[in-house]
Amino acid sequence: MQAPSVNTTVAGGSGKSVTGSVCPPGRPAVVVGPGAAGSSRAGRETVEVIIDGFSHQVPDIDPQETAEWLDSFDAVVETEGRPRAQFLLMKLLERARASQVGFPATVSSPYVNSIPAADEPWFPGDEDLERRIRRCIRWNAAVMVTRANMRDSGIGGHLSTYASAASLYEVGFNHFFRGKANGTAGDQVYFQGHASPGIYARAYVEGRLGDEELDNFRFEVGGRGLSSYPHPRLMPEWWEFPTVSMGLGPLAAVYQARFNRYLLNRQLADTSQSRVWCFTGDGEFDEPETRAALSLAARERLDNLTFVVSCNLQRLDGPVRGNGKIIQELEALLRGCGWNVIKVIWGRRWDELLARDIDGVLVNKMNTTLDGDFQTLATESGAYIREHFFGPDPRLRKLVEHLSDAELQTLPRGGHDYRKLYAAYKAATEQVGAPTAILAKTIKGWTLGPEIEARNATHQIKKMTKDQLRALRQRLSLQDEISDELLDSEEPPYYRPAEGSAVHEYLTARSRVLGGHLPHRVVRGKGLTGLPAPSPDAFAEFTLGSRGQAVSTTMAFARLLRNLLRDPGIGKYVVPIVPDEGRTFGLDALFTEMKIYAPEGQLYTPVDAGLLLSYAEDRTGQILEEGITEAGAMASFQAAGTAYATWSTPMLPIYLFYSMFGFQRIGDMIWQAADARARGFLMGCTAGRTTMSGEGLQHEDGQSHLLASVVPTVHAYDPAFAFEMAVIVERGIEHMYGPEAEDCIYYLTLYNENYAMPAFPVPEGDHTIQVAAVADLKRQILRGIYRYAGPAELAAEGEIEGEIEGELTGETAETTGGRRRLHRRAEAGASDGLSGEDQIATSGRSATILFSGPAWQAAMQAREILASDWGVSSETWSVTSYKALREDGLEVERWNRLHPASEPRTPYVTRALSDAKGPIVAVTDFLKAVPDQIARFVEAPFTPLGTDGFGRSDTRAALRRHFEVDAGHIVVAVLAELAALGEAKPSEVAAAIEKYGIDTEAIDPRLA
Ligand SMILES: Cc1ncc(C[n+]2csc(CCOP(=O)(O)OP(=O)(O)O)c2C)c(N)n1
Ligand SMILES: [Mg+2]
Repeated sequence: MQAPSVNTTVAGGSGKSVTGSVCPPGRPAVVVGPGAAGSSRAGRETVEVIIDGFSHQVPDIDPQETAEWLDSFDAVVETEGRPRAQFLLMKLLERARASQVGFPATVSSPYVNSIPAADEPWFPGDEDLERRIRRCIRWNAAVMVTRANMRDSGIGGHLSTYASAASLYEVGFNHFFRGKANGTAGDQVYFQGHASPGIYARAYVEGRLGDEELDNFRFEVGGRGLSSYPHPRLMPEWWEFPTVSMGLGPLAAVYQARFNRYLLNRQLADTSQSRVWCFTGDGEFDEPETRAALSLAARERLDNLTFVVSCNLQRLDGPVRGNGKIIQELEALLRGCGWNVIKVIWGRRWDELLARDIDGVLVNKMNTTLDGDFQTLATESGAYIREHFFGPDPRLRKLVEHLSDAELQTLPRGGHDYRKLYAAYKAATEQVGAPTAILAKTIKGWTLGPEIEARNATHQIKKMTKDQLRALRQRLSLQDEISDELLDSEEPPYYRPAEGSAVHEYLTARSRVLGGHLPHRVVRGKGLTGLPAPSPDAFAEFTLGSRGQAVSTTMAFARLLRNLLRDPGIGKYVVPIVPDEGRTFGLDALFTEMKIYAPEGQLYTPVDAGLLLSYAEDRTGQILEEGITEAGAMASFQAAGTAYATWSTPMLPIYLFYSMFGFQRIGDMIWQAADARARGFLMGCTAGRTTMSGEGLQHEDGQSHLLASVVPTVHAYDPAFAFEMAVIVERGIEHMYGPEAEDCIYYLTLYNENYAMPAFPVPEGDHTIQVAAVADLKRQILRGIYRYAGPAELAAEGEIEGEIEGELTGETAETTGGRRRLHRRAEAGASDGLSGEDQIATSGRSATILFSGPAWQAAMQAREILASDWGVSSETWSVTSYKALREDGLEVERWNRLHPASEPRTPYVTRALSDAKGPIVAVTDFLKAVPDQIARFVEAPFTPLGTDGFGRSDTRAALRRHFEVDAGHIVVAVLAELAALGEAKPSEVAAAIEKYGIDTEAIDPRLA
């Protein structure tokens, strides 16, 4: 075994010493007192970080000398002040480094427990009984997974994650996790997804689950199964927080703790008694999402948050840091971010060895042994350990000469020492001013036997053999409870201590003290009754349109958001969330009015303080201005969108983001939010592939509607007009919080292109007719399609605005200038030589154009041109949601398939378009696949025009020409469809191509 030649300064995977400054960037990680850097404001709490355990665990060989040093130090602090003392310390550190005296940098401490044995608190539980409980749970977890895989060898499940972390969970369950009895909210626990077998097994021992339920682990389709991992969508009365996509649990947990503070500071819910516990693996820390919010947690002093990291040194394939030390690396990372870190590395039997480690050789050996070697040591005999760990150094060998090989082999790791863990959890819950991470060293697959424990394949082992189970029974001392006969029966048995037994009584008593069992998800109180509906006034102005003023749907929404925030009922429950794009979306006025949430308030004078609309942060601020983190913003969305359950406090998150950085960037988190049964609005602003014009390839979103189509609870809309948007938002709120509330998310795309917003079309007629028509049109908007403009009248003499021709040719209005007369169809026909008998019957030619979002302009231009130039009467329809139309179509299709004897039903879109005339051309600023979603459900020939291909920067007109979605291309597409039907001549299509300057040999934009 090779040990790197470093000493106690091991801080990261490389084994190199850390030579950082005393105060690393960001929040200082060492004890900070008044007057020290970063804490000059009066009234701030001190961040106490435990790092000094080491010095209490090794013997002091000259206490008098130590006392003299400490006295001199105290005297400096007393007489010359803290800054001087700090300076001297830094000088000493410098000198120490120069003299090659290893000293831990402030972000890392030696590889020993942070809490010295002498400081461990009294353990209030019954250790023997709790060990017994753990053994029962361990057994049932292993048997549950094994039985499932005996029934179906491919069903999967995990044995070793829970086996390594059982003690970590049990300390929490027996002593810390508060339940939800008497209407309280309890603690919020994020379990490692792969540890779920142990969580079910505990519920079995408690009596919350029975044999049948355990046997349905991973057999969910019948509806009575236990989900593989924590999925509130599948087990809504059980799991609260979906975790298994690595990294998302830890990220969500940070923002959950943060949102709890938001609710408290805004006095919407008393969250002060709840703690967020997040269990993760050491491998899971590789995920950027796990690390993403660590500094936020420290910056916002989330001492209501505890991470428990099961450091079994392994992930799925092998060691996490074979060549390094993951615990040291994580310690440095977390301390560097400002966390309180408590390492629980060694079990209590090491205390005695450390106390005799006068030369520091044991600590040095601990510091310099690589994780890959620790993993091997976990699988080896006592003799091997004596030889390879203690052996090379005679002083070390001597230290353990009184221990037998068997004793050496079973020297436990801290993560399996219940009392050490209890001490760490207690310290974590008492920590003030910083979040705590407990780094507990464990063995993967602990207790499962030599073929499974610490083996590289351990994560993938799904089944235990009879012999392995027999050995496990022995290890867990369950021979009296589980007979040979039962063990030898076809399926290994579960074991539950009887009601009235000591184990059962103890569990019941503990859960009573802690306020009920976890996990448990419940919706109650205000969470059930929902939110007050906003006043209709909030939406009224949008029915009038913009009265000729050119505005964008984003601007209209910003106004609607302001109306909602001002609403006396719903207003305070609205949570606007932005990842540093508030100004882009025109929300900066809200900063002043609603203020940005900042737990410390605004400690500085904002640069724009003199302006009417200045940047305003406040402890009770309503806006979550997250900074540049879409992932963080989405985690906030989830915390806010599930508060109706977690806090019985319905909240309405409205998350506005750059649409390209939504579904594409954090799609997994949207999926997670849907699993968590979150409710709220996702607003994809600056949407579209041609509408963003100058921003180019990475910014132009042409796909989010396709990506949104895959999330079952997302209702995705692409409104063209402010009134459509208002109708959708009003319904969305009702859908989430009205009388028939559903756990759903609304996704709306908003654009930054300005145009005059039309008014809500209200037909002529008496009041009753109008009311009915308005209701009907609203229904159609919500179902996904309505007729916007009826058949165009043919060929009235007239002129068309110059801008239109500009669009047609890719030129801008400025370059074409003025008004121009467009060629009439007759002229075009003549120039095309279509005369006399050559002409096919062109009378009565019709077409239907579908548009969404800003594509409505090109659609309307095409409608006019088709009428005036080509004798084609077309109508335009606004498609607000292809997703909704497709889902309805699929539903009907399925119903028909399964009910062959019944009268077949017709999809809504089929019915809606049944009297639309002629072929259909659908134009969108998204991929062709978006409109293609309904192609199967319409009877007419269907051509989608969309923006497939990489985006690029140019003017809107040029981009629309490039992507072939401008009016000229729509006209050509309609004529081509008519030609295919025999209603137009190919030469007409060719004439149109030429007339509108379309380059037939241009590269397909999908490939460009
Ligand atoms: C995003 C993502 N990538 C990959 C996986 C597959 N996966 C499941 S568990 C696991 C290893 C977990 O290791 P660790 O976090 O150390 O947990 P342990 O089981 O060791 O406690 C991996 C890679 C996943 N669930 N999610
Ligand atoms: Mg691991």
